[in-house]
Amino acid sequence: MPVPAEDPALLAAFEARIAAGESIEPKDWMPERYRKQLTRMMSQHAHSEIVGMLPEGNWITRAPSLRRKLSLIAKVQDEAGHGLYIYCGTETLGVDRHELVEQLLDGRAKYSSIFNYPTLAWADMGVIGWLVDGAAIVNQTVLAKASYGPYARAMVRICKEENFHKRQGYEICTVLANGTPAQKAMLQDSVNRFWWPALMMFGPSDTNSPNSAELLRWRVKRKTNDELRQRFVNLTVPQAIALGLTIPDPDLHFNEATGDWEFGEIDWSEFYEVVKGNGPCNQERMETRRAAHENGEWVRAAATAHAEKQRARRDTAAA
Ligand code: BYC
Repeated sequence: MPVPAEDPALLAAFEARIAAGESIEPKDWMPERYRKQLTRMMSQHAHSEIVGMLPEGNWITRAPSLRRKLSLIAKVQDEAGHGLYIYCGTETLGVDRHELVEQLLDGRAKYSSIFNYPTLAWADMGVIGWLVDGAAIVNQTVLAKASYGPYARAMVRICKEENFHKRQGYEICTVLANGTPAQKAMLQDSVNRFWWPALMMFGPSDTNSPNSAELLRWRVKRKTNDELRQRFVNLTVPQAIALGLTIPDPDLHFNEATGDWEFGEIDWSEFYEVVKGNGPCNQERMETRRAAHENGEWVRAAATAHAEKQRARRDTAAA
């Protein structure tokens, strides 16, 4: 994507700061294109956290024990926190979060493809924590070194919580993997359904990723989509082997020379269909979000009225 005309001296100084590894902060000068790319990426990330509550929220009432229910509630609540935290980060770029939420609700903004798949069994709660949060950690640990300060700092905190999420997921998988034949089968079925969508979370292959070159140049991204996907596979295959699970990929094999677990071709037509809105749950997810937004109108009105009252009190006290 060409960089729009900017003051060349300002642009050169900005790029020198990036090259020197400096952090760009909200009041610093930045090219409009950098602001736009960050707004796009961060708002999509925030939307993903919010929509990401739905597949797991679906199982809170059906968690098999009080302990499982508590940790699932805590995890889902954390995702809400991550969403709000990243919306705050996005606001430092000069956009209003209400505008961003509107973009999500009217279908202009994207969110991660992974949340358009259904959660059909309890094992999915384990597998989402293990694979989906595991993939998110691989992606976000690198984003914690992104050039934009507020985003990088948000990622540091979020990754700490994602680690808890991954551990609670993997622990659920461990229990099921050592359980009855029916529990093992439920776990394997879940891995069969979530493995490929988890690989798709990293985005299109590098040759088909229109945003990567610019984001890498400005050090928002520090690794390519394919590099991160490979890192995830390398970390995860040994964990699957430890659980006695089969990865649903007949082409998966270890390359002694490179030290990589090489995997088969991703079904990109499925990926693009889901991103276009034609995945198994896209429609349901958006209907649920729109209903939640409408039903939450009174909360927003009450919070606004409270804030105005507080402000009026402060103004009176200061007068
Ligand atoms: N799903 O040029 P590319 C979580 C879009 S939440 C949907 O490679 P980029 C969690 C992409 O937006 C995890 N769309 O893009 C929460 C672009 O379209 P536009 C969410 C995708 O930005 C609850 C087009 O495809 N994490 O952890 O360079 C429970 C071309 O792609 C996807 C983040 O959001 C996808 N998977 O790279 C549990 C991390 N992939 O916008 C867990 C932050 C690509 O040009 N985001 N697209 O119309 C990123 O790291 C990057 O934005 C991506 C994509 C790697 C996702």
